[in-house]
Amino acid sequence: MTAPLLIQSIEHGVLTLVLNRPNVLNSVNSALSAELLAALLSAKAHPEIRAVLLSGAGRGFCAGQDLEEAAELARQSELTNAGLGEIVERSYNQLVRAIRYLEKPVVCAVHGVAAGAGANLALACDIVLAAEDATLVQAFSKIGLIPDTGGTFFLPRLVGLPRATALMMLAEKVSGAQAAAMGMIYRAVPSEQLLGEATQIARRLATMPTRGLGLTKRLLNRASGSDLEGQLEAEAKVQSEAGMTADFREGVAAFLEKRSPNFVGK
Ligand code: T3D
Repeated sequence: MTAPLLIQSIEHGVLTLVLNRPNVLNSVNSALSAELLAALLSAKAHPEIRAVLLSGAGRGFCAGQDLEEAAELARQSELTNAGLGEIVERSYNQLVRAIRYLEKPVVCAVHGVAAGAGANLALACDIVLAAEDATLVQAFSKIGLIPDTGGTFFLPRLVGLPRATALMMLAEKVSGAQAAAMGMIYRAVPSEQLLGEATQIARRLATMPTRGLGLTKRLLNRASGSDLEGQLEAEAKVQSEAGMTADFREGVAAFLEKRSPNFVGK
């Protein structure tokens, strides 16, 4: 039996997705990309899933686009004039949209290497933990490509334009510890603690008011392209939505009754 490209399980309200092409550092081919996209979209449809945890099998998180497949596709596209942009749109843009527009928290655990689209897939997630000794690298310039998978959007916003420019142009490796220190990711932890901590965070998120977290994500998605007035207006509108959830009613009732809340994600 062939191993699945993406290992999926649901436990404690968390959909765990493990990229599983360890022999090629979980580099992404079209089949893996399609499975990952389907899984992320299914997380949207299933109310029992209240958080997602993304990680990689073997010694690294993800080495980006499968370059063997890319070379073959580039050969074909020379014939059809399609261009790599078609792959980017079909594969990575869809994955980034699926992560960002999923109104549930997505946690990412980075160990070993996260290169190219692999690094930027991680940066698209909501809460990113990395092993202190992990390596994140904008590998694109080494092979004459531009940073895709939302990299030119996320990285300057996370670390500022001067650092993002240098990291992208020089393709310098950044450790998990350095990435946390410069605000690229949430936290770096000793590698042996990575999966435990990421799982704990995802499980905790899955017990929280899912709609409220999803609405927070909706506001954060629009924040960097919006002015203060626009954002204040959006907060008022979205707060009305949050105020109509069962979890808001439960949160207030639990506070007044001096007990722990039991959030159901609705
Ligand atoms: O469609 C498009 O092309 C547009 C979209 C582009 C998005 C992108 O992601 S572009 C960037 C693609 N990724 C890279 O350029 C990274 C390529 N990989 C590396 O530079 C190195 O492998 C690493 C620095 C990530 C890790 O180095 P190391 O020494 O730890 O491992 P290794 O020996 O290089 O790799 C282990 C195996 O994985 C090896 O196979 P082998 O020799 O054992 O049979 C290697 O060929 C394979 N591998 C690693 N990365 C890729 C890969 N195979 C296919 N595609 C890869 N990206």
